[in-house]
Amino acid sequence: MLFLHHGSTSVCAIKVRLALAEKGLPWEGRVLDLRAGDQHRPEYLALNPNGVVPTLEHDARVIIESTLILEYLEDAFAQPGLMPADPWQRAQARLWMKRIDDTLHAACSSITFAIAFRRVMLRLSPQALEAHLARIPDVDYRERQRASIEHGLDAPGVVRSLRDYDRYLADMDAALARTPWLAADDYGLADIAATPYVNRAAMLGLEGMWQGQRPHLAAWFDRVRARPSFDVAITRWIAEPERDRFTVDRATVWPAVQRLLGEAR
Ligand SMILES: N[C@@H](CCC(=O)N[C@@H](CS)C(=O)NCC(=O)O)C(=O)O
Repeated sequence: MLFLHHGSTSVCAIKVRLALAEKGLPWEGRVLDLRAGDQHRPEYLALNPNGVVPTLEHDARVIIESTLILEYLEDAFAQPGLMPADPWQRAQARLWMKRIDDTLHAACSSITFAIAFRRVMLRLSPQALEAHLARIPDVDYRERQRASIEHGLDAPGVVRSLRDYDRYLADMDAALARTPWLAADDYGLADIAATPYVNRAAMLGLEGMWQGQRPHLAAWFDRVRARPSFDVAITRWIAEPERDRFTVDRATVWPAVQRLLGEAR
């Protein structure tokens, strides 16, 4: 049996839900409340010492790290295949995923906290906020969150995060001018891995990063959203608390981000 410990809107968990949906695999799972700190409970840390989602259990064997979970699902459940057959294209697919692990994911969390989650986190008392941050095992992740919560878009790391995001989207647009999907002619793990990050940018009011300027990326996102897996893995998981967390003042966010991106160039 496949059992997924996940989060309703967590980008890394969405990758795994997308792969499960695309492969048509039955699974069960448990949604962790990341704001309530479920990821820091001892019984969860025993499965995933990094205190993050997702964690997959397959017949009681544990796999952590979303990229590795995608690769595991591809190895364990070969059909339908989600990796290209050509070795060079396979390397490209892995590079898209590696770049997420190396930079895009960190950029995403710093921007998400600065634009959206900050508002909800600042409802906590200073003591409760500090206690929440103190439980995050990864010091870099903790300090990124802290800076974004305290300073919003003015946090020191945010400009760099926006630039990293923008570069990834620019490279996606260039690649999608050559092939219909990111690494090949067929939809695959690279597309799955990138989907929640493009969708997150849309949820944060940053569609201007592609609309009107990156037509191949815009068309790719339309095709991704039209796949049944998008509804199954993403839309259905958004309930009222998530809507509250992602309430964004779109009229001010995009102009502010445009200004910061302009300064970074
Ligand atoms: N490298 C990890 C990153 C996982 C990660 O950062 N997950 C976030 C949600 S997308 C999380 O669980 N955050 C916990 C928190 O905010 O304390 C992976 O790809 O699985």
